[in-house]
Formats: sequence, structure tokens, C-alpha cells
Amino acid sequence: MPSNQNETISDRNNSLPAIVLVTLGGAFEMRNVSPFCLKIEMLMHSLDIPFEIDERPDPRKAPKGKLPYLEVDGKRLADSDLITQYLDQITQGKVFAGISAKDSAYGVALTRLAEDHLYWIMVASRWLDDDWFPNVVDGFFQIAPALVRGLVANGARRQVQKTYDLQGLGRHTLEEQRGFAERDLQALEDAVGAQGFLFSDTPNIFDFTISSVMAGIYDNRPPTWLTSLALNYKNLQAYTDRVQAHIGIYGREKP
Ligand SMILES: N[C@@H](CCC(=O)N[C@@H](CS)C(=O)NCC(=O)O)C(=O)O
Repeated sequence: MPSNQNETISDRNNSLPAIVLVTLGGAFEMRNVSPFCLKIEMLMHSLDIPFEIDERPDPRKAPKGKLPYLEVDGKRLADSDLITQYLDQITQGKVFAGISAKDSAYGVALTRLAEDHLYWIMVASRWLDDDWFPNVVDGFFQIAPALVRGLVANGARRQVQKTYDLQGLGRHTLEEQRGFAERDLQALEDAVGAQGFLFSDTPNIFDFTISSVMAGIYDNRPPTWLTSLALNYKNLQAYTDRVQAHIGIYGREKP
């Protein structure tokens, strides 16, 4: 939530519409368990845009079956990338202000690495590890009636397995998946460095993107095999905390 919760939208900026950010909510000792939802929460906070959060545990009811989405003036806008473009538009270009074309190219490439590759390994480390899967059932399927909970959760798990397989990563052995994860993590470790943020002394959309994916990996409890692997990347861990601390928005329940 915005820090100044008592202030109304009209107090602050008459030109901005009332915005609701629909997110997945908490699980695994995390307040916001979805990197895409956390990224948008950080971005809106950094832009000082007033908004409310509405947690909906079932993404199937979202416009594109995924969270987050925005509700603005009775319309629904899905996908964190499209939401980012929209926020850039209503703030007259603040989201990407001051980021050079070259930095932007680098930022987009890191985004794809984090959100379209490493993210899937994170999903698999939660859903497809037999020992960890009971946490998914507890964290995501409390809304299902107890009698059918196992059935519903296992059906969803089969879908995740199928998607992971189609993505391609699911066709590799666990050892090979660890290797892919290590190369992703090393690239991010080298990209973020030991201090500051990606492109300046203030974090921007690309920092929110990377730190949100990494928060999901570092902060889910109990740790997954990917959490344990990521703890070897000390710069990345410190950076993930630095971005969240700077903006005052954390994925985990207790900052
Ligand atoms: N490209 C989408 C990805 C969003 C996404 O994958 N959200 C996950 C939660 S972290 C979700 O809703 N998954 C439900 C599903 O895939 O069925 C974005 O950037 O918003």
C-alpha cells in the first residue's frame, strides 16, 4: 500500500484515475509471492501513484488467466509489461526517464533472462519437487474444499509440468536444470555488482524486475533447492535486499 494511506487520489493528483492492483497475495512466508505482482507494486510506489491492492488467490479469473492486472475506470489491464507501458504513459514517460537506449536494451535482456527463464526454474523448484510440493498445496490451495484439495492441486501440478516441458527446461535432468540456474544467477550476479543499482544510484523498473524475481527465490520458506543455490551469489542477495529497502516494499512478510 502507498505509505500515505490517508491521502486521497484527488488530494495528490487530479489527473490520475483510481487504480486497483490485483495481485496473487501471500504464501510461503511471503506477503507477495509473485515476482510480476511485486514488481508492479514497487514501480507504482516509486512513481508515487496512489493505488489499492486487491488480493485474489485464483488467477484463472484474471483477464488472461494470470496476475497481476490493473482495474482502472472499470477496465482491466493484464500483464506486468503492458501495465508498465501504461504507467509510463500516464506519468508522461517517468518509468523510462533517464535510461539510455543501450541501458534499456541491457535491461530488457536481463528482464527476459529473469522472467522468461529463471522464473520457470523457480516455479519448478516449488511445484515439481516432490518434497516441496506440500508447501504449494498449503500456500495456494486453501481455497479448495479440503476433500478435493489434493485432487485440485495435483491437477494444477500436471499443468505446470506440461508448461515446463513445453518451455523446454522440463526436458532436462535436475542436474542440468541446476546448471542453467547457475549460469542465470552468475549473469545476474555480474550484472548487478557490489553496490548501487543497475544504471544509477536510484533503482528503476529493471531493478524492480530483477529484485522481484530474486525475492521470490531467496525468501520463500522453507527454502527450495533453488534458494539454496542462489545463496551462493552474495552480490545478488545484497542487491535484492538493497532494492527492496530503498523502495520500502518487500516480498517477504517481515522486512
Ligand atoms: N507475463 C505475465 C506473467 C504473469 C504470471 O505468470 N503470473 C503468475 C503468478 S507469478 C500467474 O498468474 N500464474 C498463473 C498461471 O499461469 O496459471 C506478466 O508479466 O504479468
